[in-house]
Amino acid sequence: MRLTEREVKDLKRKALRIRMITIEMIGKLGVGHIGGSLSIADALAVLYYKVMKIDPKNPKWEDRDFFVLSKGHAGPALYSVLADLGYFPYEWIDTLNKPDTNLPSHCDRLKTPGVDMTAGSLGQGLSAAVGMALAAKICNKDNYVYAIIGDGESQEGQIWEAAMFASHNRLNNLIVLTDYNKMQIDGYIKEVNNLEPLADKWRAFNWNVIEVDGHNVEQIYDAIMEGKSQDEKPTMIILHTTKGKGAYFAEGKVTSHNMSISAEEWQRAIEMLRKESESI
Ligand SMILES: Cc1ncc(C[n+]2csc(CCOP(=O)(O)OP(=O)(O)O)c2C)c(N)n1
Ligand SMILES: [Mg+2]
Repeated sequence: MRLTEREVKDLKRKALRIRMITIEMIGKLGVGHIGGSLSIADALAVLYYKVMKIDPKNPKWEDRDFFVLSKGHAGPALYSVLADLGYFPYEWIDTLNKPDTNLPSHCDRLKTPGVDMTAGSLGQGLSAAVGMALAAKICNKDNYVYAIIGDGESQEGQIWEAAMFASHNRLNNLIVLTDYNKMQIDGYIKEVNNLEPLADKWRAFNWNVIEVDGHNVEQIYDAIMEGKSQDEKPTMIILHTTKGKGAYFAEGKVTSHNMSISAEEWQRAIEMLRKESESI
């Protein structure tokens, strides 16, 4: 099934809304991981508003689909979705990374309703997602496990142990997306530790691999549907993205990884996105 024109427009607006909330949340705090949060907004929109079997009123529903944000520093993007869906009161976004908050800078499943896995130590989240998918198989459940990993994160050896184990166990209920924004904390991936040929690496680990424009909701949706039709293989969707996408002061900049933001910057950026949303 393809998305209708109306569904595409709705998802585009949702992705912009995720960006606006993320910018507001980090902007009010004054500093944060804005680059890697904004690059996954479109993927999160497709997953949470169209694909995943979830119930915001019952975050611990056993038969839900699970989501692991392995690049846990992008927590603000996930919190934006969860706040919008009503997993917790919207006002919580004003508490990002403050003392005693339920929204720490990195995801913590014991603190935030709707966060399925704690993450932040790069490389570990994918292993947890693989374990969840294997558990679902063992229990004869039909739910899916989704995860997003970073490209810098993919330099971690643990990613490739998890990759090998997932295909060995024929985890066709596991769909992982790589946020290939081509940048890591302090530089370009290709200069720090090149991942290419990335798609071939995942194919060699016996995964079903699809490459898409990570800011195109239709392409992301179609890729996930293809992943869900797999009989044996786990699926890797490589999202070609731009770090900081949608914030004029951050887009395409290595310095967007964890940057300070002025009130003028975040308010103007939100205004620009609001106009973009109205023109869809
Ligand atoms: C094991 C580990 N080492 C280092 C860090 C510090 N760190 C946080 S984000 C980051 C860069 C990750 O790059 P990437 O996965 O490309 O993230 P993105 O571009 O999506 O923000 C690093 C090195 C960490 N969180 N965990
Ligand atoms: Mg990156």
